[in-house]
Amino acid sequence: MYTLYGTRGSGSAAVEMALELARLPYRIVRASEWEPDSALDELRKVNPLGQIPTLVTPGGQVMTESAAILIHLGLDAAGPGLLLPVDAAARAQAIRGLVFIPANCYSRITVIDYPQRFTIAADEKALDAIRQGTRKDLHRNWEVFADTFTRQPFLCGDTPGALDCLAAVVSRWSGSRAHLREHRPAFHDVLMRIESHETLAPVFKQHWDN
Ligand SMILES: N[C@@H](CCC(=O)N[C@@H](CS)C(=O)NCC(=O)O)C(=O)O
Repeated sequence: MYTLYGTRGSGSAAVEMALELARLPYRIVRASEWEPDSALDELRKVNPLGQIPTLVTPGGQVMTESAAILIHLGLDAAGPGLLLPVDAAARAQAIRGLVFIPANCYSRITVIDYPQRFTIAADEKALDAIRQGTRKDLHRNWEVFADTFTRQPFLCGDTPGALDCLAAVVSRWSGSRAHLREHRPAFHDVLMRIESHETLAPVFKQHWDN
C-alpha cells in the first residue's frame, strides 16, 4: 500500500487522483506545513522540505516532487498507457507538461504563499509587490501551457492521465482558473472536463467542496 502525505486543497490531490485512476491501494496521512496539528514531524522525517505531495511506495521508497511522483507512477506502477500515453511522441509531450507545471506554475505558488522566503524586505508592501508580480507571471505561464498542450478531450488523450491530474489541481490556485476562463476558454473547458470525470470528480469534491 502507498502512503500519501497531503491535505485538503493541496497538491497531494493530483497524486491521489493518479492513484485512483490507476486503482492502486493507498492511505493518506494528513500533513502540511500550515497545519501544526497534522503529522508534520513524520512528514519532515521523509521529506526534509516538509512539502506535499510526498509518497512512500509499498517498497518503502520515498518519492517527492509532484512530477517525479506522477512520472514514476505512470512508468512503473500503473498499467501501460493509464497515466502516460503509450505512443512515444505523445508520452514525451506529457512528460514535458509534467515538468512545465512545477517549473513554471507550482513554483510561482510557493512565491505567492511564502514571499518572505524570497526577499530580505520585511514590510507588507514589499511582500505584496512580490505576490502581485508573481501572480501576473503565473497567469502568463498558464496561457503558454494552454497554447502548448492542446490535446483533447484530455491532455493525455482519450482518457485523463497524469498531466490532466496535475494541471487540474495546480490551476485551482491564485486566480488561475478565472484568468483562464476569460483568456483561454477552450483550455478552461478541458480543466472542467477533467474535474467532472467519473473517477476524479469525487476527489475534487473531497478537496474543494465545503
Ligand atoms: N516542487 C514541489 C512543490 C510542492 C509544494 O510546494 N507543496 C506545497 C503544498 S501544495 C507545500 O507543501 N508547501 C509548503 C512549503 O513549501 O513549505 C512539487 O512539485 O511537488
